[in-house]
Amino acid sequence: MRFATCAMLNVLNYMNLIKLKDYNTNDTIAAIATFPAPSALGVIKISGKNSLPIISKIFLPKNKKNIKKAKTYTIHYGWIIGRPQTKDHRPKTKKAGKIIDEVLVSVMRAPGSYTKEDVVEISSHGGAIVLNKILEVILKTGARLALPGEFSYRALTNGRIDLLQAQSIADIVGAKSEEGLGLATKQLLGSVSRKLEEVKEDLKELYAHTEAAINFPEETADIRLDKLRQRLSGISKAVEALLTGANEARIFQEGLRCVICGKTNAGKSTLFNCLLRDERVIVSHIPGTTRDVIEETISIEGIPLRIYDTAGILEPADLITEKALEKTSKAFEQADLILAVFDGSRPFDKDDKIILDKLKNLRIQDKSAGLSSKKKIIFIINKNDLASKLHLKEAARKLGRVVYLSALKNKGIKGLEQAIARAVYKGSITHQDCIFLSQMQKNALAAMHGSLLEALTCLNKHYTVDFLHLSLRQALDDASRISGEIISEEILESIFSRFCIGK
Ligand SMILES: Nc1nc2c(ncn2[C@@H]2O[C@H](COP(=O)(O)OP(=O)(O)OP(=O)(O)O)[C@@H](O)[C@H]2O)c(=O)[nH]1
Ligand SMILES: [Mg+2]
Repeated sequence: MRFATCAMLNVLNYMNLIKLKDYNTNDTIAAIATFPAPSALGVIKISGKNSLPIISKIFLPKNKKNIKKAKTYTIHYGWIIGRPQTKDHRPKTKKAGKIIDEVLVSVMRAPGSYTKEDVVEISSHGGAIVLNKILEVILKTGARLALPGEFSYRALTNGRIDLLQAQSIADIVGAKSEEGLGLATKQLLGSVSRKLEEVKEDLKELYAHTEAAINFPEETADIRLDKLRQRLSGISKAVEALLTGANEARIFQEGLRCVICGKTNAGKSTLFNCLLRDERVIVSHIPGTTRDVIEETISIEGIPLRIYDTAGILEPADLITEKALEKTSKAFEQADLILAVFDGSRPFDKDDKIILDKLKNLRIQDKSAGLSSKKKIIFIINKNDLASKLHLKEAARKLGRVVYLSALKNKGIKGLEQAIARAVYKGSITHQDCIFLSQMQKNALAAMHGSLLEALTCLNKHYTVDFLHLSLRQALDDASRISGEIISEEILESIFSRFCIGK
């Protein structure tokens, strides 16, 4: 029993360390406080002594006043810029600052705020892309990403709320997950958090086995390795499935990367403008009009789409076209979905063949959107307002769905939008499969998977049980970072309640 008590104390010390290390109250912290799905508005919170200096570097107020001197409980209208102000660079115009979004900034000075620190809240347009871009520039300017429940933790330590209030807030917003994401995550997860709980329960039991094996080797000598391996590999597979779900949700969080490609004059830019419902890029009958990759964000049936218009040039003729080709191939490689535009008014030619061969060789990676590769290419036969001269071979049809339209006349666009939505929802991915996790939670899940694989290696290579024990411990720590809870007595309880150690 003496050994077990020592192990218990070690675990407790370790837990305290995690707590102190993780919640450093000297840092200025920031997080997206609303759910980053397509929505009208989104809020990002910054708390800490550098909140005002940080916002002053990334915010261009319409009234041009210094926001650092703003009074408490005031709201300011202006723009968040992507190029923060530095010693050598002070953007005076929206253009010079590379504007990200038009926003309202609320200032709440210490101690009159939720955390009792200087707090700045940015109300921007909703949607993951805008919110993440703003958060990114805040983090670059000196804030740290807030940990789960960290705003509430500060409110608690600074005496703004008491423990009971903290607990009820935790229940409501789910201090288990990243600030703000909590509520939506909780709503959306349901079965996922249950799954994670199951995995954790299993893991705790295995951990208890190894704890027992270390402390009472004689009594546990008969633990069957093959059984242990089987259970561990089951747990690892379950975590892998959760990880896949989290990666699939990426398209709803970051946007589906949708690249328009095709030979020159096929009508790519015309289609791009059509989908945007705007004359965003230049269209002309001169081949090689587009020389750069242009990105815009749209939403189709609730799916955020990052849509790219590319150059149709296939052979580099000079430095510019060489660069254009390079950029196009890069966009091509990173695509989740490809809209391959063909000119239906001209017979199939060698350029069409080059494009088709490229598509055939394309290895669309699973890590991207989780769409099956068949679903990832949509063939667009454009210019169907003219007489049809193109016959797309059967081989091409096998690569993806075919949609006929006229970008010039804006006919058939709805059909294309439906095909895009179908590719997303009816591929291997559905809304239900998605697991909405913050980047931090995703990292923890990936780390957990890594620790489980390590544990399996320990078993397979017959390392001593201490190594296995350590890896399992690590996996449990990673798991508790996903749900945001700090490991408590539950692990110890599980050790002593499931086993009659030292009976
Ligand atoms: N009749 C007809 N013409 C179209 C259609 N779509 C595009 N065009 C015309 O085709 C020409 C080329 O269109 P773009 O959209 O610039 O073609 P692109 O594929 O972007 O060409 P590059 O940028 O040079 O690679 C323009 O004159 C367009 O007006 C269509 O649906 N029907
Ligand atoms: Mg073009």
